[in-house]
Amino acid sequence: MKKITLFFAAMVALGAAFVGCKDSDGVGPVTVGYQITVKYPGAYKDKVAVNAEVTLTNAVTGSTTKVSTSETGVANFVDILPGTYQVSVKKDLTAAESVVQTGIESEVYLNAALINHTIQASGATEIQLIGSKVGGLVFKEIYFTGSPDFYFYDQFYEIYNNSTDTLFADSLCIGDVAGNPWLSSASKPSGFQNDKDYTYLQNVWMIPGTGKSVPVAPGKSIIVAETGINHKTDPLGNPQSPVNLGKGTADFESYVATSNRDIDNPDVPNLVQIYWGAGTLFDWLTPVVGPSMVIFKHKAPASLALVTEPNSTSTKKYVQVPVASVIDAVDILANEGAGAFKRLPSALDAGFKYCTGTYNKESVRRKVKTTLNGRRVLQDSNNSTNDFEVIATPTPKGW
Ligand SMILES: [Ca+2]
Ligand SMILES: [Ca+2]
Repeated sequence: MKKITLFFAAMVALGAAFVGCKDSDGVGPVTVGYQITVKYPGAYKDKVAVNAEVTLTNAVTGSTTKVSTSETGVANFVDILPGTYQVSVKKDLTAAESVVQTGIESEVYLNAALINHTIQASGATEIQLIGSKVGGLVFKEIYFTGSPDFYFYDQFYEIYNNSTDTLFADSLCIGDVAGNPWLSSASKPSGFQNDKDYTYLQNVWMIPGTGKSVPVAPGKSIIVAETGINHKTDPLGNPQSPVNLGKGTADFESYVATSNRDIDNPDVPNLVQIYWGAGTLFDWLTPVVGPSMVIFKHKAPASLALVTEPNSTSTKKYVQVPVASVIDAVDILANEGAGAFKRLPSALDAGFKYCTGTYNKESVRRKVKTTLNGRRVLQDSNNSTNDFEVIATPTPKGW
């Protein structure tokens, strides 16, 4: 009988050794080991986060244990009481560290949590960090010059997700800024030019959606077309046009229903017309000599103030958009010497871009700053002079 008891006790001790270990006095509670691997968000350069702080808080006792992750992203907890825990993870990146991971220079604060996580035996789990958004929606390409001979229905605007998270383009508004891009020596700069708090749009269109209808993955884009057809082959198009903006390329098109002359491709959804200031034009033509373009979000864009241009006798009205609502903006003017005609506040675009002529198929496209795991990060220094390049042939959704 005594032998059996000893044997049983030995087995219990052996079993405890497999599960974990006892307190130093040998009679304390059994503890376990637990490893937590901390992963970066999917679009980051590295898979796992080094030196992330992982905290376990016991749901009963409230006691906490903190461990930092190793070079392989693992927080190794060696002496944990079985039980229920709140797991929290924190990882801050400096701007310099963020450039390496996201391609964008911006401080990042990442977190993750597991609520009421049960740890009964030695084991491991993974946790993925989420956190502050880095980057956002930006203009990738603007094709405005048109094609020979004097064909302008093939204009398009490509909007790119330059961030590390899926973004939603629902309710995103797009418009062209009031004022001349310098058409002649008699032209005057926009009367709105010195307003630093607002930008003034001649037309405003909105992408339809209910909040999560138009997801744009990191490194992907959507195209807003003036007219969403294959301009190269459509009988109503232009054989000299360089672009196919039909279904599969254009995501949305502007359709001016009141004109009775615009083409409505049923396969390409229409933008919502928020404000139409182009009068008798029968399609959304922006200046082929250079349009300045804005994307913005506002809770009630149709309620934004409509104002006339200062120091002008024109009764034409423009939509007053707060600079704070603007997501991205690009100033495009007629030529190198047109700087005095800048239409956007420098806080939105410190420079401007221009093409070498009109109806010559040229396009302006944002430069690629770096590529991380196949995702292109576009250059966004708020200065289109440096951030954009002129290309001879447009590349809608080329990459
Ligand atoms: Ca149209
Ligand atoms: Ca349509």
